[in-house]
Amino acid sequence: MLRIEVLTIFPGLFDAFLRESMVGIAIRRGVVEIAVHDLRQWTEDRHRSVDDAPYGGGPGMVMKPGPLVAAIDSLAGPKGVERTARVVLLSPQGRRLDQPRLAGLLEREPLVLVCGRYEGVDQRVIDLAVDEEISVGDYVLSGGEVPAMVLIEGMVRLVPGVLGNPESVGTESFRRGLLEGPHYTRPPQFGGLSVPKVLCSGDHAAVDRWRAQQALEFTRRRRPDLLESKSHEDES
Ligand code: 9D3
Repeated sequence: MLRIEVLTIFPGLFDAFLRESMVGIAIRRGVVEIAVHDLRQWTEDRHRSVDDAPYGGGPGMVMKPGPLVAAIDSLAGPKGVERTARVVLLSPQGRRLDQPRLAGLLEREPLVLVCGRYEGVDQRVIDLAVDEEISVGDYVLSGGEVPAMVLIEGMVRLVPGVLGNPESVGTESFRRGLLEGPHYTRPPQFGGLSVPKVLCSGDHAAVDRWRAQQALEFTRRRRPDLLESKSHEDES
């Protein structure tokens, strides 16, 4: 059972995401449990405010520490030995998410995913209540909600029994850290382009060899960085 709590000021963003497709199926099958919490539940002022102006000046607003730390402590327990869940802040300052980190997070569940908004969160929230910061890539979004969905979707498909076909979890080429080659389905001719003959030959060994060679070729052309990081791994 994978258990995830999400903390956000936009809980409605998660409605369709948690209902539809693979994540929805996993929840209905009872192998994944996800609870979304509105951060404003932990506000105490009349305006239910979650942000304030930055000390030192500058543009935008900062998420204030009071509601965030109260919420995190109530969902995960106070930071330290009593804490029962791993608290992850989705943040552009975090370590970049990749497949190994995704698999590692699955081992640390239950998780509390904290979605930041505005210019960022008061540093004391990170110091007092957050275990780990994760980014989904070097581009600017408006908050941590879509990154939290990225993390959830990536983890859910790693839960045993969620995908019908366990082969799809880690195909041969992904396990080696490569891209896959091209895919084809019917019809055999389309827009003047044919399906490569070998795929229709019925020779499974020849198909495997062709796919391995195409995967390497695709990776060389599109993501040579993936091959470079492989050769560095071999050195160490
Ligand atoms: C224009 C303000 N930015 C300076 C470069 C700082 C900034 C603050 C808050 C940028 C983005 C955000 C909101 N983004 C996230 O909370 C976020 C995020 C992202 O923007 N990109 C990749 N991964 C993530 S995880 C959370």
